[in-house]
Amino acid sequence: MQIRGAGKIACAGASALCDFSDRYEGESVECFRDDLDAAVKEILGSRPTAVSLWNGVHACIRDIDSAKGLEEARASVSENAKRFVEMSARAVEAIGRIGSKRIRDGDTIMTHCNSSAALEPIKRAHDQGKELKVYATESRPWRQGILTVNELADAGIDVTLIIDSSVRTVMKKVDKVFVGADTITSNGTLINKIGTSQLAVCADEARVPFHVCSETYKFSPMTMFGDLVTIEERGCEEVARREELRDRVKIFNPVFDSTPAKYIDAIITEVGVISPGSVYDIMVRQLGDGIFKEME
Ligand code: RI2
Repeated sequence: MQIRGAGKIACAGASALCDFSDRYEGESVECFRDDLDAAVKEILGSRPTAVSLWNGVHACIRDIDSAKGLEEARASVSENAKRFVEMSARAVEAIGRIGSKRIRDGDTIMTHCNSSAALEPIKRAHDQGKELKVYATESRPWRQGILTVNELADAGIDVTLIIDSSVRTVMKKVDKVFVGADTITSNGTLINKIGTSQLAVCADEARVPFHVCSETYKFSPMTMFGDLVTIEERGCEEVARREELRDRVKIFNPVFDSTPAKYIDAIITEVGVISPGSVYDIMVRQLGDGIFKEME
């Protein structure tokens, strides 16, 4: 939880593998493969929901089996990791450029949690001279909304912090919703910070367009083959102090929720603005036919 945002988490995973390879002191490629495997499992176990971490880590290790010796294996992990981190930064930049065109002068925008991809179009639109207002949810229990409001305030944007339960009330003042993504499934369902689906349902009710800003490496290949997304649950101490509660009280603290495709007007990616129905085709195009053999 020191690193917030599915994209940054993926880059941190890739950078950790880059460090691991650069500092590896073992003597054979076989040992390297085994130790790398253990490192990969540890990294992936840290946050189970965001597929960006899985995709980032697998981008780093994809050439490991064909490497001829230890040095080639180490270099491939290190270079792939650096490529992934650079690609991730370029993707957010492109999402900002593309997404800013969906924002008009005078728009009021609502966002949730803290998403680099969702904030980039807003900051870009502001830089283009568009006058904007932003409502950002607090995003209990970790209150990542505080990061968002400070980031937007530092950029000179008119921003207001709201509590999560005021979303439906405030939606009446809003023209557009921009949120990020932790994972997008093959049928276009969005998995994002708990409370995102509340924004989506309220936006639908108020006829406010709902935009998801997502790098395509947040699309989940596993979901093409029927896998369900694991929703991380975190400890009760994040929600309330034990001494505040009677012994019989239980706490349920899911970190993410699921927003069906029917509530999503557009997904803004680095390859353009797409509908949730296009996610499957984009994954097939990017991963190639080999993915079907790999997943069998
Ligand atoms: P970027 C965050 O969750 C939020 O759910 C946010 O919408 C999403 O990651 C994407 O953020 P967490 O993974 O990658 O920090 O756009 O728990 O920064």
